[in-house]
Amino acid sequence: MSRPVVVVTRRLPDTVERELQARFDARLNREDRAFSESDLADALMEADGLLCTVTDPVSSEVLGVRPLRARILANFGVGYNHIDLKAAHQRGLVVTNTPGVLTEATADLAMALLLMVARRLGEGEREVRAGAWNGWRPTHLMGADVSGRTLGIVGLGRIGQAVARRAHRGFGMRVVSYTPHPVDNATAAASGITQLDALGSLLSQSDYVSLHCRATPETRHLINAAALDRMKCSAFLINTARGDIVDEAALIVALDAGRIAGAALDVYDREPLVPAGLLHRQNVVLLPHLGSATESTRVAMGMRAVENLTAFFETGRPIDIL
Ligand code: 8YV
Repeated sequence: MSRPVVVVTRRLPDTVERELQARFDARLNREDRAFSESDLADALMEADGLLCTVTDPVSSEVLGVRPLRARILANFGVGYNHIDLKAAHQRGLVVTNTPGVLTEATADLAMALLLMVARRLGEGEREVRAGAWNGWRPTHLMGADVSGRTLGIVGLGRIGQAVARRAHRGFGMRVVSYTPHPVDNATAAASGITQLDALGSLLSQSDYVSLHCRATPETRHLINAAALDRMKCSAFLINTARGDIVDEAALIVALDAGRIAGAALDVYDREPLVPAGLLHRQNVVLLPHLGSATESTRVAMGMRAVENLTAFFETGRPIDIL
């Protein structure tokens, strides 16, 4: 029997690519060139399944191809806002993601961003590398405290809870959260979280606001000018979720006006475009979407996508069906 054809849209860790080749007629992307909409449309017509990721705009137009051969989109990543899920379902496609395996790595990165922006670590590093450090002095690069401060977590899924645990147990932070889907109190208490019923009260009492909600039409620009206005002037915004949750233009205005103290971002609205109004700012930390970028996490994400494909082709029932 011929093996299912699987188009893999990006380079993946070697172990994952080897497994894909062992199980499927895998069409790998050795050059690691990002797929355009027309590449994706071609793939949907040529393959039984696509192993795609955040750089693939799987829009309703792309999904409108005829004749459609593919039956599954196995996304590499937990977030799937680049896929028009409704259009995919309408075309009879099964869509899967890779939850769980990247929780700890992403939570670690959120804490790294929090520490970087609070303690001005990017600024310090740039100064040393530029040969501009002229010695220790009591008033040099004084930052903000982390221990004992309040962290507001927006969205309380696996990653939000993992960040809360780190902040509360490791740094003695007070942790509050807001989510339209509250978790039970015992679960919240286990991570040291006090759940609030309004985003506004989270914004006004937090020293750090960290975003962990999904990107949906409802959360697009959730952090807009009005939300930024509710934050303390001394507070910092951290985003490891998705760029479009923050209105980047409003963020730049708020930073210019000193309405918040700084921001630390791993994700952007139109990646890899980073707004020019952020690039020159010292009180902003900018990372290139590294949330899950550890070797073992990226292997685990790939293997999870491979398992989803395998289960789908063998039983019709993948593990992480959306
Ligand atoms: C991924 C992420 O590396 O899984 C996610 O949703 O944001 C990252 O950790 C990347 O987006 C691939 O999907």
